[in-house]
Amino acid sequence: KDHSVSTIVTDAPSGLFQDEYGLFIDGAWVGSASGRTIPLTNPATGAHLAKIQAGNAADVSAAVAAAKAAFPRWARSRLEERQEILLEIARRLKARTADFARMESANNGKTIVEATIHDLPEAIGQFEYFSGSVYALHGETRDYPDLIGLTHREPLGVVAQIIPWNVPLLMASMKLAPALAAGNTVVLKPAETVCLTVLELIREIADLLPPGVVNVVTGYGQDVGEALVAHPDVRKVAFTGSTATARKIIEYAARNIIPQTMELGGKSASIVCASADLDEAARMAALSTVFNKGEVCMAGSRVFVERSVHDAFLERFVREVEAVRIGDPSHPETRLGAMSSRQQYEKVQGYFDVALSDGAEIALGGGVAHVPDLPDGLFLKPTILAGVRNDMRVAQEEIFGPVTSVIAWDDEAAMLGEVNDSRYGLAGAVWSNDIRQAHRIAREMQTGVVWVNTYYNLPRGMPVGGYKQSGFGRELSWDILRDYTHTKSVVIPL
Ligand code: TXE
Repeated sequence: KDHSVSTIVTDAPSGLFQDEYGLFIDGAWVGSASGRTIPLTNPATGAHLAKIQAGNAADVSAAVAAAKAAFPRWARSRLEERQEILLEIARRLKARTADFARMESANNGKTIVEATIHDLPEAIGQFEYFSGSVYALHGETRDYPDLIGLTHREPLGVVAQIIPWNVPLLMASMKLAPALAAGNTVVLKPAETVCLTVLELIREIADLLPPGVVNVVTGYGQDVGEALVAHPDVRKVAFTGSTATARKIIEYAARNIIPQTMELGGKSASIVCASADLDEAARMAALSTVFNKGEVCMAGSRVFVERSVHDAFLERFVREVEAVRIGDPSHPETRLGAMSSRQQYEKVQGYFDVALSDGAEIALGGGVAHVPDLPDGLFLKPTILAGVRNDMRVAQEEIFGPVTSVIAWDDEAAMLGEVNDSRYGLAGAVWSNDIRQAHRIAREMQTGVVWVNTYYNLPRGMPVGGYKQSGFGRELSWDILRDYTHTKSVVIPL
């Protein structure tokens, strides 16, 4: 059965952004040392959007030097000043929500609806939330009979932040806001394929920040990453991306022994028990399959269903996903847009053959989606794989596309063994109306987030991060401030 498609082609938003962006170093836009540029495109139309600089080690040196020079003054800035800057960033983003949503959708391929109701409010929320945290960055006193102990919280210095292309504006916001609140200066490296909104954010807020406090070096990971992370003046690295790239970054970070925050891939499990509300579980499994085209580290890409309700669940799940409208991401009715890049589009397609040769069945989808009027768009059909075993590649490897595997289970303990038999441990869910079972399962899951009878539900301030190869550190909450500060103990005998 074919999905309904949106074919109304809205032109790439014009006048919202520039034809070409420089690197942002020491408060100024400058060309890259190499003189080379990288094109940004719209993955739904193939249209060219803008050019960015291909930065290299020389650019990194300039950016780190600027951040280092800006640090002493920023580290000692008044808390009110930092708070007001973060709040003003939030206000400016809010005032231009529609523009930023259009740009995020045009460069990433995500639907305008998701960009508007998810990415923008969440990005804005990061600046609002961490604006309050400036006052939480205080130390403590400890009293002893003959001495006083004090602890101070001090910023680290120049922080390197490397972010991916799936939710770029939100990633930039969740990295910048806590680092700046804590008094650090930053060199940010966005992804080379999708970073229009990151550069536009900087353009929007450049006048608020003292020169050098935030610097942006765009470019390819292999040209920028090592020079940045292994730079002797960089005091910390925060990275979101693939586990393979994380390994390299950890090696670079080892040279100067700098701390790391790592938010990596996932293979999250949704566990559906016989007592669950199957309609709701199916609805959320469908949402998780198509939300941001499945290019989400917390996607519930494995669904473990108790055998007695397996068929009833699968039927509902297929029905929900079948109803999803694919096509032009800028159309307000579209629910599944284009894959972010050709690399991602091809990687996901490769898994359809892997699934079949490993013995899984394609219950729905499993191919490219042809959207009339958008012949160059990178569209895939949302895909449900059934008859999957947890040891198959599709259940072990992060696909990062609109593909969900359904696995049947009989025994709770054996099922939990399989759920945890994953190199990843980022998130997961349990669907059960038996409160004891829900808590029992939540306690056993080796993941940083567990949802009970819900999915993708993250009230502001809940910490998110991984177990195992999903990384370490907890972002989106005040917990991360520890990772952006030193604790200094001062002891004073009386
Ligand atoms: O990731 P990379 P890729 C997963 C997802 C996806 C796969 C590959 O499964 O299909 O990774 O994506 C920069 N030194 N996730 O290849 O390479 C790069 O320029 C320093 C999950 O795009 O990790 C970009 O800015 N930096 C993930 C950033 O790393 C380097 C989101 C991420 O790209 C570098 C993204 C190097 N040597 C991908 N090489 C999530 N957790 O949400 C690359 N980079």
